[in-house]
Amino acid sequence: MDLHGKKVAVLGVGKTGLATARFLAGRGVRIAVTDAKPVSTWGEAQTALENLQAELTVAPYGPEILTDVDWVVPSPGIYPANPILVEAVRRGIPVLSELELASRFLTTPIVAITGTNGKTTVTSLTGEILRAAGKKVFVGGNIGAPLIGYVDGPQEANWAVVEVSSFQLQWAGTLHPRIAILLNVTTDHIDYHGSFAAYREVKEGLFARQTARDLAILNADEGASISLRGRLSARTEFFSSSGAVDRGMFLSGEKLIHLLPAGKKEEYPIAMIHLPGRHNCENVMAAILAARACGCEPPAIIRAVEGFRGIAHRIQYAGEKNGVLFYDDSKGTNVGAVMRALESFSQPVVLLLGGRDKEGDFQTLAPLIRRGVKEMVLFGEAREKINGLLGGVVRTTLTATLKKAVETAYRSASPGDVVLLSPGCASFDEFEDYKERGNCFQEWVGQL
Ligand code: UMA
Repeated sequence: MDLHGKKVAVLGVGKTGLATARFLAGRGVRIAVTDAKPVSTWGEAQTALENLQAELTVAPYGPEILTDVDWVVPSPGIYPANPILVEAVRRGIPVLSELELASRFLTTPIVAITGTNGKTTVTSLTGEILRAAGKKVFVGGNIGAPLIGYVDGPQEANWAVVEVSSFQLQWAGTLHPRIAILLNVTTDHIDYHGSFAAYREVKEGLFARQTARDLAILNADEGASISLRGRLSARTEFFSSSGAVDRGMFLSGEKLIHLLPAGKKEEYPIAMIHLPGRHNCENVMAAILAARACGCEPPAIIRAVEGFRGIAHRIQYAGEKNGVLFYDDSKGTNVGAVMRALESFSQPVVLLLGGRDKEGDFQTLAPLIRRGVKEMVLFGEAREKINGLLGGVVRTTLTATLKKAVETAYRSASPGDVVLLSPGCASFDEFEDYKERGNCFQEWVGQL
């Protein structure tokens, strides 16, 4: 892909937009940049853009930006239905995600991790294992550092371990990972993709260009993987927490068993895992399968898994007050994540659910709530909707804010109970993002 002398429209000036503009500036590209926010609020992004050695124009936030451009690179948070993107497609101007652009210049083999839940845990654990095995690794993508920033540098890692969101896959037509993992697919981001089928199709696209030299790692317990199985060109390995597999790794009693060629096998004790829940066993198995394929040996794997204490705001222990345990799962922004969090506890749970609805299928939570939840406290914009769907299942209270919800939950809980924030919704009605929501939760728990 020859970029020199071309003109590219960069939509959005967040992390992705800035890293993309930096990369393009270094390759003699003329850049037109825009954002839904007025320029006066761009702050440091504006200074960073002004300091680039490039022909750069700030365009209005509309189809005008498309004049004379060769490609459009939207930030992942920009919906495909955005009028600028719709117009670009109508005019036949290629739209590439940052991930797609980066992958065209990437010389490091890539481990790409996608799925509705667990991506961040698996990405970060895979990175830890590779490091423990002495490999140089870049860890990035949706987890934080855009891949294009790595591609812009000397590319010295042995492996790029990349968390891939459906937003980044939306405009990624040639991405070809050496190793690709699909953890699970449950309802999420329907507002963005338009339907569950479209969301799933985008995720499955990660495997479309893999060949027999590549590895696909799939969850044997998931419908999505089963439907993919017959359509893959890549070698496949499966992981399962519910029974034996014919290729890959499975949970058996207190061990994880990895089947190797020629009837050999390796065993790992589950006592090495310090993360709650069966879903985390699955996450660990996925990371081990990827790490083994990258050439890591079991001692380094065990060392890294033993030292791994999880991700902030992902079923994170947040303190204890008079025998009541608090857990912060603010990153649980969809119904599938709430299910996994509920399955992680055997104690009675007071569940905090709410925020901004993402068209979640809340009714599917009813059986788990009936089984393990003693009370629900619904908060934020989605509280009335969720109450309409689940309010009759257990005792339910509604509060406007999360702070009130924390106080209400604590009053209802008894010693030995778990108060779990697993909102199943986005945070944007009340907070900047899920991190701020989780930090506030932890602070308010501390103040009880
Ligand atoms: N913007 C517009 N128009 C829009 C939407 C956004 O102009 O319609 C502008 C915003 O005003 C803002 C900029 O675009 O200035 C932000 O772009 P962005 O929302 O795409 O965010 P980035 O800062 O580029 O961060 C993105 C990912 N964000 C999203 O996918 C929403 C980050 O994932 C990721 O860490 C980062 O790239 C680096 O790869 C966050 C996320 O929430 C964690 N991801 C979703 C999730 O995990 O569920 C997919």
